[in-house]
Amino acid sequence: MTLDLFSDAPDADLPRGREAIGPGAFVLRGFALPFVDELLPALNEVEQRAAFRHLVTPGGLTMSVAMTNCGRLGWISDRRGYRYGELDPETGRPWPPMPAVFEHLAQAAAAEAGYEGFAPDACLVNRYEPGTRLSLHQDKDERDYGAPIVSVSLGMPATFLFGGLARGDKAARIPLGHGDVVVWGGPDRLRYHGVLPLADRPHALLGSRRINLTFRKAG
Ligand code: MD3
Ligand code: FE
Repeated sequence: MTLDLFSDAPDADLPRGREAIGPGAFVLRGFALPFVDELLPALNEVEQRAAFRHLVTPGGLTMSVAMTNCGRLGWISDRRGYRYGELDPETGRPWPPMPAVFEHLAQAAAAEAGYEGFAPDACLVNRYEPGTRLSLHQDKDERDYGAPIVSVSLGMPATFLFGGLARGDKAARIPLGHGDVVVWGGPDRLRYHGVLPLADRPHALLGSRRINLTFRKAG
């Protein structure tokens, strides 16, 4: 079953393995499932080289989400601000390379949503545990808002909040489960979004964790 209330979408005549949640945003249910057996060892490799850490916001609050990165650029936050950089500040080394399976999945998902030729240079990896949340924010630190963002959910289910262009706009609640992929671009690229505090519903492969990969063209 597919819901497409946005028939002016650039790709409205393409095949339907997806739900439109905005004019430029699509949920691809289970799209990552065929990649999972390769994704998990690759993720393990990334976290061996660049450990998950809890970043501090410019306001001095420690984020409840634990983060790491792979790809040429990584997103970080500290007392000086939010930015992308080529080096992991914990180790002084470049971020781990983006595993080929990550890149293939991101590109295939973007194409399925009508964004051909997506070439991410950054993958932010978020780790959630029971109680972890991500408050409403916009992703504004990338250079080019013309590229979409591809998000891959693994492990425990979460409720995603999808708001509008102003912080106070009413947010839709979208359940995301293991293997779901969401692609956001065009007029939806700067919408406020967040994740409600996670319940403890352990997952067969990942236990009491949720991993979210977000692929971006940051530089
Ligand atoms: C909607 N991560 O890392 S991914 C983030 O589940 C982030 O970890 C969430 O928000 C997570 O910045 C949600 C989905 C996402 C990413 C970028 C977006 C949704 C978006 C940009 C515009 C609109
Ligand atoms: Fe975000």
